[in-house]
Amino acid sequence: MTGKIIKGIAGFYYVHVEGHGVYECKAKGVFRNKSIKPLVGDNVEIDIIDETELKGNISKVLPRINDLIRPAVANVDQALVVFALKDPTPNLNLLDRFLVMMEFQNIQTVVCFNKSDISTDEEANKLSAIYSQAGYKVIVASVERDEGIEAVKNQLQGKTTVFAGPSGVGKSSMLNALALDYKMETGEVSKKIGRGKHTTRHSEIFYIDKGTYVIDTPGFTSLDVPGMDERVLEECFPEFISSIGKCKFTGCAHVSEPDCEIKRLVKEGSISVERYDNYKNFYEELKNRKKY
Ligand SMILES: Nc1nc2c(ncn2[C@@H]2O[C@H](COP(=O)(O)OP(=O)(O)O)[C@@H](O)[C@H]2O)c(=O)[nH]1
Ligand SMILES: [Mg+2]
Ligand SMILES: [Zn+2]
Repeated sequence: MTGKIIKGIAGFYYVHVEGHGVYECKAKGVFRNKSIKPLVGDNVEIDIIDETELKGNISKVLPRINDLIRPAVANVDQALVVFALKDPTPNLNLLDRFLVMMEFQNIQTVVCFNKSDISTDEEANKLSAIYSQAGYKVIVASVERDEGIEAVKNQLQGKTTVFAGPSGVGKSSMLNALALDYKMETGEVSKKIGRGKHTTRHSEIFYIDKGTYVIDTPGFTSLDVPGMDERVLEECFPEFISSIGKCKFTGCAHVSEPDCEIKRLVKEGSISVERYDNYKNFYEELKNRKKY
C-alpha cells in the first residue's frame, strides 16, 4: 500500500493511507544504511503488520518532487502564509523573511491576510497592493465573516501546502473553518485539526481531502540555511528579477551603488519601499553573518 508520512515521533512514522487510516510504522534498517531518512511528506510504500492495530513497516520511499530544509518536509506543492491585517499588527519584515525562504527553496507562496472584519479597506488594500505588485497572489479573508475562505479552500485543493504564519493570526480558526467543509476521512485526523491550542514543534501534516494535505509548521524566521547568502538574495525578490543586470555596476547589491535600476524602480513606485527596505535589512544581515 502507498501512503504519506504525516508525522514522525521517536522512531515511528505515521503513514496516512487514503481510504484506510493512519498506520504507525517503523522504517526498516535498510533506510539507515542507505542514508535515506524518511521525511514528513514522503510518499511511501508500507507492508501491513497488523490491520486492526494499524501497524506497518515502511518498505520504500517513493521519489520526491522536492525536499525543504525549513521546514524539513518533502513533496511540497506550495506555501500559504497567513498574517492578520490587524491584531496582531502585521510584521512585514517577518512576512518577507518567510517569502525569501520560500523563493530560495523554489516554493510558490500565496499570501493570505486574515481578519478583514476588524481592519479598514484602506489597510487591506495597501497591504494587498504591496504583495500583488511583488508578484504574489493575495487572498484577503475573514474567518469571522466567512470571507475568502472559499478562495483559500480552492487554493489548497489537491495540493500539499505549507501553512505558516505567526501565532494569533487565525491559522487554527481557518483550518477549522475549512475542515467543516470537508468530510474528514478519519476521526483522528479530524480531531487533530481541531486541536487549536497545541503548539507545533515538529512539522505535521493534516489530511484535508483527497490528495489535499496541509503542513502545520512551527514558526521560522531565520534566513540561515545552507547556500543562502547575500548574493542570491536579489533572486528571492520576484519583482527584482527582470531588472537584475540592468544596474550600472556589475554585481550591484542595490544598496549604496549609484545608478541602480532597483533603486530607480523604488523611486518610481514600481517596487514597494517596504519590500526594498526589508531587502536591505536582509542583505546586511546575511553579509554580516559569521562565515566559517
Ligand atoms: N476578528 C477576527 N478574529 C479572528 C479571525 N480569525 C481568528 N480570529 C481570532 O484570533 C485569535 C487567534 O486565532 P487562532 O486561530 O488561534 O490563531 P493561530 O495562532 O494563528 O492559530 C482567536 O481569538 C480567534 O478567534 C477573524 O477572521 N476575525
Ligand atoms: Mg494555532
Ligand atoms: Zn542595483
